[in-house]
Amino acid sequence: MATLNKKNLPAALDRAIRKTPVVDFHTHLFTPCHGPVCWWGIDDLLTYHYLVTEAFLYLSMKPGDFYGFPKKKQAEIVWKTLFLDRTPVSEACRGVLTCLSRFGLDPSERRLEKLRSFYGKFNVETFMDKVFSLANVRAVYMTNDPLDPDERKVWLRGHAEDARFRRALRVDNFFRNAAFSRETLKADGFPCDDSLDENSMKNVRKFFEHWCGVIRPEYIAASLPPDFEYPSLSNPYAKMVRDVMLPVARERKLPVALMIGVRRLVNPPLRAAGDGMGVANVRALENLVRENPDLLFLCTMIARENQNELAVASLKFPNLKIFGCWWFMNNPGFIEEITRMRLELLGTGFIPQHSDCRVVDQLLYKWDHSRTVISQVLAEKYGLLLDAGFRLTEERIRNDVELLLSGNAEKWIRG
Ligand code: HDL
Ligand code: ZN
Repeated sequence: MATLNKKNLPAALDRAIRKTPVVDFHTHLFTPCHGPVCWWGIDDLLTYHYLVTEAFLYLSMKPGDFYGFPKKKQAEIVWKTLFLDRTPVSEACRGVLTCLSRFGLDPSERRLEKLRSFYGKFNVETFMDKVFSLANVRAVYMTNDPLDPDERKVWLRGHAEDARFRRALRVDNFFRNAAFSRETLKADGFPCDDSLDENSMKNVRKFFEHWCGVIRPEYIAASLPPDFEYPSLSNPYAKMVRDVMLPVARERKLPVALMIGVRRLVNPPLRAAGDGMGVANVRALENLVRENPDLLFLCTMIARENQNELAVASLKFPNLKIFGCWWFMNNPGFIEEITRMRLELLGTGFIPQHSDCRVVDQLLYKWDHSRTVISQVLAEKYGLLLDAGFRLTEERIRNDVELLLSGNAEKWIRG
């Protein structure tokens, strides 16, 4: 295999990055048979909550009025506000342009109806096949939530398997829709109340154990607020982790994925677009990981201020791996900064990115944009190895890229 040099390294690395398929550790995508929760096409793309929240920088209407419109009308408002009246320079706007150009459409097209006619040629199955192939994504992990009214129906009626869509059980919605959660658990035969006393937590655990049998997840996940403390007798999320996630993970030999730092609904009328963030306490995570050396934890944090401490924690605990540039971190500037820091501290011992896609089209841009930045940072690091006289081959860098884009995730989730 040819030895690489500063001249041929960029092309070899770009080949490796583009040709290596991705296993996407965390998304909100669903199989076509999930029906209404399977989002695809230009109108779902334009009503992505990142774009809605950006449009409200300029809109004078109330969020409730916006959400009262049909989805097409919402998409037309976002289109005019962010793509016609202004330059679509934000990462979420640029993402839409990347999707258009990856489909061979004109990203400068101003006629939304013309774009809609392109998408109208597909059905969800053919569209999904095209996106997975263009994006070079082998599989995605869903966010499977037995407390989501729409998703529950799909699991209860049964649905076709699709090897591209892997399962992950999500538990924190229990706190977000408290009234619906209590009703649902009662209806499913696991009554619980707001006290979160021992009996309630036992039924919450039994509820999620039951749904593990239905969903058969490969890991169990929760997002946690920035004030998450562990151990704690009062913090409800600490109870959910201690009394539900850890026992279920232990019993079913599942990794535990924690996404820490989100502050839900800081502006409630914005709904999914209304969540904020905060700096979390990495020591709470260290306590949790230290106390459970037999379990594997995978963690991502929302705040830039947490990234270095989280990476160092991952160096100190073999059962803590870090993943992704989550949510407000998922922008080229932060991806570059975080990936460089992680490579310098952890080598290839981390999962550099997950997409968090909600609309299947987004696989095209989120992975296109991230592959570009990861490649740039790797080129910088490999260049320094060449400066030190290290012999680098295309096979070696292909192995590294395979670890980063799929191998680490597969090894840490599937063993
Ligand atoms: O809690 C989560 O899984 C977050 O990723 C939220 O779903 C958030 O709305 C999101 O899509 N972030 O990218
Ligand atoms: Zn998510």
